[in-house]
Amino acid sequence: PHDASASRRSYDVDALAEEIVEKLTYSIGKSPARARKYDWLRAVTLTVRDRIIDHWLEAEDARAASGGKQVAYLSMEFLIGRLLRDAINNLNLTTQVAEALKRYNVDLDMIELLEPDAALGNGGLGRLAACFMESMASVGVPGFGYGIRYVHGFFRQEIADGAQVELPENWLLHGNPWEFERRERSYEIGFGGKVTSVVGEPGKPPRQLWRPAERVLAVAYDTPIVGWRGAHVNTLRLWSAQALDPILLDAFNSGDHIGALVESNKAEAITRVLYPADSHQAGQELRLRQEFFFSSASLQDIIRRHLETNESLSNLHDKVSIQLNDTHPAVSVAELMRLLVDVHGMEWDEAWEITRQTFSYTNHTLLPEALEHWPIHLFERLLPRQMQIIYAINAAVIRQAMESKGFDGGRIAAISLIDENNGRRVRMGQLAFVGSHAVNGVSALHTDLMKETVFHALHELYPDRIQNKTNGVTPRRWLMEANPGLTSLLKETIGEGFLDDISKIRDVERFATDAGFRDRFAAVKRENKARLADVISERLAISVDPDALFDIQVKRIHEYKRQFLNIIEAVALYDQIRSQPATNWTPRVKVFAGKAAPSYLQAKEIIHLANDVARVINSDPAVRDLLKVVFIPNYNVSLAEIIMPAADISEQISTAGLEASGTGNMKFALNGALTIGTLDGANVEMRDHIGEENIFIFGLTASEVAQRRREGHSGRSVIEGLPLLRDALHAISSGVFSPDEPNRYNGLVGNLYNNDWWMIAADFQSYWDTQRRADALWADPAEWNRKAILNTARMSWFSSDRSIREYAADIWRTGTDA
Ligand code: DL6
Repeated sequence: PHDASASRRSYDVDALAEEIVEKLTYSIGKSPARARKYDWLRAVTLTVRDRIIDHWLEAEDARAASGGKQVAYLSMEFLIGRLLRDAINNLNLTTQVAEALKRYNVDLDMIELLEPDAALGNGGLGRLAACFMESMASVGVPGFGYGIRYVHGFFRQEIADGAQVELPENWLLHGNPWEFERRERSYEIGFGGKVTSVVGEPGKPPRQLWRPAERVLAVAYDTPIVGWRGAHVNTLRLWSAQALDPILLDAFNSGDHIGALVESNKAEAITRVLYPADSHQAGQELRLRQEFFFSSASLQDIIRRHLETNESLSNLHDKVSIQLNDTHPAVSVAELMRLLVDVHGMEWDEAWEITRQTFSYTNHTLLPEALEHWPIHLFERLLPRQMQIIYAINAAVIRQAMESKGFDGGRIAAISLIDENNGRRVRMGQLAFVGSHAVNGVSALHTDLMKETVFHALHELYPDRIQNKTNGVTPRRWLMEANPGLTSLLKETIGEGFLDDISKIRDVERFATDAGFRDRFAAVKRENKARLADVISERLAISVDPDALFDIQVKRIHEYKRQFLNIIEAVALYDQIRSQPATNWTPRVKVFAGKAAPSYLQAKEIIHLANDVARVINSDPAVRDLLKVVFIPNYNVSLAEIIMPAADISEQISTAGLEASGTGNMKFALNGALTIGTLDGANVEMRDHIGEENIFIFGLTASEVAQRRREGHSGRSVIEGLPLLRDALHAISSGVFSPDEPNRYNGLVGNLYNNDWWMIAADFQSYWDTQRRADALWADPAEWNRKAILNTARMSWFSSDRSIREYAADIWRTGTDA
């Protein structure tokens, strides 16, 4: 085994300084005098990476020696953002690296900003996977993240004339010093072709042999993920697709130069680009190819690693727990069955037991349009053997449901893996559910709703399978790194214990009534707001006052998240400020950021509206800077790190019952923002932890929303009874904000009159009143800051360390060592 002590790199400044220059010279081929900024970034990254590798190799050796259970986290998305600051912070190297660089007149902060923001994910689901990877390494759950090495991550958003424009993202442009290509870890992935029955030994059923028509190669790229204080390092293994034959020489030699590359282009297309929709299933063949490609590669890798130290696969479930992050990897259930039965010769029943014991599945949404299902004809053509296996699993589940619970008719249709009503489709949620021993939602409310709605019948059949695991966020990235000012203040006030055990942050609660501490807390917030104001000024040339109330909504743009409600409130406030200039209005800056799926027209209209409203309000002298509206383009992890610490109000205003959890809500509150929110997702549990007097809750509950929908609610009568809302909507639909195209927002506004599906009209008055309560509280800074401090003090339960410990104890049954 690797001798760690012999190769341990030093952490002292002299050694670091020397090594950075060594990397610059011998790995990059530049002298310090000639090095450009990117060269320094690369040299520092390589120097830091060496320190991680020491821990990484140790972790590998320890794992192999212990033979303990590991977790494989299968996720189509890992929204990791920049890694350098995270790595340096977790190794406790920040001061030393900064000092070492200073010797060459290089500023660490500037270098860190050059790193591309790895955006291999869309939003909540992908960011959760990234927080979980960091927490697994921090609390000591040995694990692999398995995903796709997209060449182009989530698109770059620009705003042109108020509208979203999508541009390709190119995070690999300068190479990626974090990753290691593992050629030896490559696997063939098949598509299409035929299945033939091969007569087996006497008394045994015939074996099924899948002969794919196409085969591509999955090549592993490994990135080490280091946990807090470097204690553990896990691996993020991302698969890249390549052709088996990089060039078809016969075609090339006969003059068909384009045709010679067709196969490699087709193969590489699989991992070329991330699908940019998080709430609508993509439905295209390429997407199904992506899903199968990374599932099969990951399973083949898991099996190969297992067989390196175990004699058979019959104990696979004792050695590995595979978490399916949503249904994107759900085809794994059928693929593992194929590998066990067809390739490794296991009996069906044993294979099914092992499969179920190995998998668990997390659901992240109840939105019907996001639930994945694939047309049978497509599935059958691309994955013929997996389709047969799904039919066999389905038959067994239905038989069991009829025999054990007397299911018939509607309930059989509800549990079936095949939806017979919509042109025959494979339902991936049902497949993931029956193939797993545990199924979880991501907040208490969401889990309850799963039991009542999408998985109602399956829950009846398997009443012990669904459990809740409320999401969390890593306090390293979202407090220590994003908010160094607050972190220092906390260290000075309550000591450093909270860095290792975030629950100790609660010790700061007793300082909430200490006027001196409150002032220092407020001063940190003001600094963070000034930093955001600088970003706004640089990127948008809009000046905002850091002393105004910063009211922030940043997340994917979606009708259910109700950015529209927030914009309407801005318009109504604008009207009021103009018509009642003598009132003592609270100066507010409303900040929006977020991307719309390129094909989601309503979401794009909402972005356009936010920008139109911003232009008009910001240029109206009658508003006297009492209200500013800002839409910051290209929301990503790095921008979030600047925004989260700078909020006074966090907008978490989804239609109740539709936001599975939310994690932005947690990041804001941890950094001392007060939430205005509905009783939705994790807001409900946040209220319980923070105290209902320290959060602004408004609006219909999930059951009230369901009730209104059943009653056929429409917005018209509500709007007609609320002049404030009516006038604001009239302004929007009559072109006050879009004089160049007065009808631009007729559709959006018309929807509110006609059915108000997202309960925007229904919740408007309650939202407005609650915002005015926030204004009143703002007038009392001592009280505002007291509540803000209590938010920070009481958010520790929403750490992803706690989530991971729960997964480890209740689902994976792996240990933790912290
Ligand atoms: O669980 C992570 C995150 C939740 O916090 C959000 O509430 C939820 O919307 C999000 N879901 C997705 C897309 N879901 N699918 N498929 O990102 O998951």
